[in-house]
Amino acid sequence: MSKLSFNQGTPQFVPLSTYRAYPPEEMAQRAKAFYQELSRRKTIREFSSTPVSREIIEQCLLAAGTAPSGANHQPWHFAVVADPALKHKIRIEAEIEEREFYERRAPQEWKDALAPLGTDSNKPFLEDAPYLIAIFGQKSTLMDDGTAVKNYYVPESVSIATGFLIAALHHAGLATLTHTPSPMGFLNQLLGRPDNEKPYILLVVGHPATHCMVPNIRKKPLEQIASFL
Ligand code: IYR
Repeated sequence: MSKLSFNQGTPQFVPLSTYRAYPPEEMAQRAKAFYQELSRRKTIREFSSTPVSREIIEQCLLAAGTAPSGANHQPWHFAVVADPALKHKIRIEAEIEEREFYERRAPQEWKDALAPLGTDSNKPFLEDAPYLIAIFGQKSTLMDDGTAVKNYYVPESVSIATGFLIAALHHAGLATLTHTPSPMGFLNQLLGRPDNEKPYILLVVGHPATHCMVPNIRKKPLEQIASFL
């Protein structure tokens, strides 16, 4: 018996009414078009400060919230930061961790792996971009009566929702950077999130800067990422 109001306590089933079937040719065309659309997505690190309306972000978050999750517990929270003072504080804290990473913590092998991306500890995008979305996973869901309900497959669920969010933002014409200053505990404190939540990703969202440059890197071809058995 689930305590969570969005899951019915006793099994209740309704007819699947949202599924759409397509003729084979249309399926093939849709699959190709979707791949082509996603293949245009590039992670960027140079953002413009051009504003983006909150309604667009809200729609994309609704898309993220449709992701499958362990027992449908939807163990995520998206903290959307637009306030310049708060973005400034996040940048200060993130750059402290990043300097530690690049100057001390990162082994040479890791730094070598990052070299093609041209990253360093300087993170101006954390202030330039109109939105930072801090994505938290909830180890448990806190009920109104103070009890906690355990969540399952939290990293998997949060990662799938994040993928949906990145795809939705791209589809809407926005660019993203999946930023992971490590450790990210400072986000709980700055954004007032409780201890049952762990920050997974800080998603930087906005339009690319004029003349934005990206690393010349490629995705693996099908035969390197898939096998048919
Ligand atoms: N968090 C650091 C380092 C970094 C690590 C990986 I793995 C990347 O794909 C990119 C960067 C940074 O943001 O610079």
